[in-house]
Amino acid sequence: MTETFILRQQHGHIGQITLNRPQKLNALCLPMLAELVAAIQDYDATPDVRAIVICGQSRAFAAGADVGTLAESGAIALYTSGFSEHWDQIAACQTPIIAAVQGYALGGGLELLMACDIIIAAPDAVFGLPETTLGIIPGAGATQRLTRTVGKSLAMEMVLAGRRLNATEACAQGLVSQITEDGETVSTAIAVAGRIAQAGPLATHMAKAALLASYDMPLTAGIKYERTLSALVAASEDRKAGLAALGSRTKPTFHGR
Ligand code: CO8
Repeated sequence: MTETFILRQQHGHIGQITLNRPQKLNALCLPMLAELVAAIQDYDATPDVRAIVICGQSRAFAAGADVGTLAESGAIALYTSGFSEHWDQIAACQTPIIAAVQGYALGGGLELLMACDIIIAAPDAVFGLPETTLGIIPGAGATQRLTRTVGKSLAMEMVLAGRRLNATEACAQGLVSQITEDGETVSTAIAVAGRIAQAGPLATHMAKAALLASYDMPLTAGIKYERTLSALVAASEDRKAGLAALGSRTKPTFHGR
């Protein structure tokens, strides 16, 4: 696929994707979403890539779904084009995704962030869900993921009353894991990705799966699931390599098996 709306760069074990429609504040149109999903799936299928970083530019991570696309598509066309399924496909990625947010992350842009695993923000990041002001509602996961992240009351205020969060508020509410100095957001995300890439890749995949299961499962079932994945990882060569390296005070080499 020719990539027009995204840029890709691989640094060692890290795959970086830059949303590249700055003149429209990275509004997510259908071809852009298709390119983004294809790139993520491609990185996810590449064993050498152990973490993915997604970023935008200084003015915006993404200012939402493309309102032109929404306006010109009827309900059936939106449904049959699988428009909102792109976010599910991103959330289904096994490789950890770190989002670096500068500027606006609105509507579908915030929903994209919430399909990622770690969100790192610049001091000027702005998070909001303006859908109801447009006479629509969030349709790519926000009503579910935001409530689980920031709680019912704040999620209601954001969705129903259009409240926007700045970086400090988003961090205090657990939406964001850290705020960087201005201009250091992408490099910080890459540094976090680098630390993930040093860990055992199989362990990383299983840990991500177990953590995400806490969204969906009752506690007892989730703990059982964690135990199953833990037993699976305990049978891996990576575990042997990790424990042996600890004993010999050397750096482990992991192969993801
Ligand atoms: N879609 C399309 N174009 C956009 C969008 C967008 N969401 N956001 C910004 N743009 C474009 C503007 O039209 C403008 O283009 P042009 O220069 O050609 O006129 C360019 O980006 C720059 O924008 P502004 O001039 O408006 O920049 P400002 O700094 O004045 O304002 C804002 C920045 C506040 C971010 C403003 O652009 C804005 O309010 N944008 C719309 C934000 C919005 O409402 N987002 C939610 C969209 S709805 C959504 O995401 C629903 C997801 C549901 C998915 C599932 C559906 C089935």
